[in-house]
Amino acid sequence: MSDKTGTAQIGVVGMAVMGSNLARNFASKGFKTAVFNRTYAKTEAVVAAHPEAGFIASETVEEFVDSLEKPRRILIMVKAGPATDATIDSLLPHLDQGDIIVDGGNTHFPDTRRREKRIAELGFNFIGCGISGGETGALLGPAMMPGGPKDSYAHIGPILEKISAQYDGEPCCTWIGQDGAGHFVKMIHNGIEYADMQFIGEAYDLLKGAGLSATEAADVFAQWNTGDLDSYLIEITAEVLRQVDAATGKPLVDVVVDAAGMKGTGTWTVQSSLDLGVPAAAIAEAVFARAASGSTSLRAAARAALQGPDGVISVDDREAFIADVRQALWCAKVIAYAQGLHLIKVGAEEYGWDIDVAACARIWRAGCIIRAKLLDRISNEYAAGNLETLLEAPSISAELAASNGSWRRVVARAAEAGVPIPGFSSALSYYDLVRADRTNAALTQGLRDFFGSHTYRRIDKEGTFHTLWSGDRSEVEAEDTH
Ligand code: NBP
Repeated sequence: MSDKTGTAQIGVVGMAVMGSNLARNFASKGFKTAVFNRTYAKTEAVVAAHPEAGFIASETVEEFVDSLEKPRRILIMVKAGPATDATIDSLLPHLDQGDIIVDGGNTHFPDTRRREKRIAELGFNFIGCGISGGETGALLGPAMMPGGPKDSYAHIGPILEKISAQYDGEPCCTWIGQDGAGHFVKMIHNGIEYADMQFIGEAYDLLKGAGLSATEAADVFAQWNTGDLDSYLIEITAEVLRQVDAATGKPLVDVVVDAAGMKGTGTWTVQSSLDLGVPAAAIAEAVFARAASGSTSLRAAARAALQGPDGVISVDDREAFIADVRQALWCAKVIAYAQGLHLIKVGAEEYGWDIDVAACARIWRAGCIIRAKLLDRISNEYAAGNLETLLEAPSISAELAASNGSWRRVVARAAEAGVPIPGFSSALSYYDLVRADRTNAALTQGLRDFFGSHTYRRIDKEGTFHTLWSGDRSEVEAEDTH
């Protein structure tokens, strides 16, 4: 037995950006922290760079596991996918019943469900924990979305809550639900993040179309950040727009290639919305806009072939236009939250998770990339009533109504000027679609019945019907073949 046996309260596997910063965070909160990385040189470098953390470093998995107090708490921060399975497999032979493994990577929730089931059958505990906040959040306090067996949360939760971001003295970490619930909620957080960023980009395009320079637009975003659009992403938008490229003297935003990257969580969110039949088109538009941005040959071919207005918006009253864009941005943002939170609600029903939607909004108020003043209001609205959709919350619906004119003017002006705003316009269409008394789905049903005898239901009587389109066009009762 070495002198470090059983001394560490928490162990972190994976000493890349996230793991090393989370390990430092644990240590700074007074937890004795053991660290391990597949490639030992990385562990040595982290330990050497941060002597103040007093890390217990191990070269082998056996040593690392041995250095932890029981029941062990191990946070895995490695590349999501096969690396996570490989890490779990390397740990399992050395664990004791009741030990807890937490996967803090950006794991797709079906993988977490699979792993949780397997690991529970072996007598260990597995928690899939979504973590948001990037490098700085990991070090200073991220938003954490842990899901898994509730009784093991009692053992690991207080430690996670201690290192998470705090908002008004409340931790931005809470038990989300069983098995993959935490990673599901993190996935949707990222989907909302995609939408948020797309809307900001559209707002910038509109301001640019109205003649604002990057610096002027930066001032507008900085101003917006003092009101109810106050959020991390709006704040850093002002910073990015203000940045001047040292090599050319131009705004940095003008020399960056306009092809946005993505790592998959936005795509997963959209796939989930399709699987669950939940309309989340504003989020989907954000993912498609990134895909379009990177479709170089498509864009080149279309640019050469297609004519249209040049994106210039002539405005008589610049301040009024900026105010309209601001309102449109707020409305679109609310729609993205409404779609994402609805997806969480339906996902929870489908997968049997006991998710508190108000708590999800609450733990996103600090630490994470989508942190925003609006989330305080959203969490309060969900806590106050059992909402089917955020849009029915009285304060939200009232403000959307008050902003309707601005939102519609902006969408119309953009369409006239040829400024692409798939997010703003999709969000507005969602608003009009879900509030409509009747939708065009009635005609769709008629068409489906015409070409495929798919039947339809009537508004005035029970049953399923089919029109004899190829016959005398009389209506007959039919078996439901939806
Ligand atoms: P990376 O995603 O870059 O992964 C690097 C780590 O994975 C290294 O420790 C590496 O060990 C380890 N690893 C690999 Br690669 N293959 C392995 C294997 N087969 N067995 C064991 N270890 C293996 O690190 P990161 O950027 O710190 O992110 C860690 C996790 O956190 C990821 O799931 C990421 O999606 C998630 N996340 C990242 C952020 C962010 O802002 N970066 C935010 C939130 C969540 P090695 O040194 O031996 O190669």
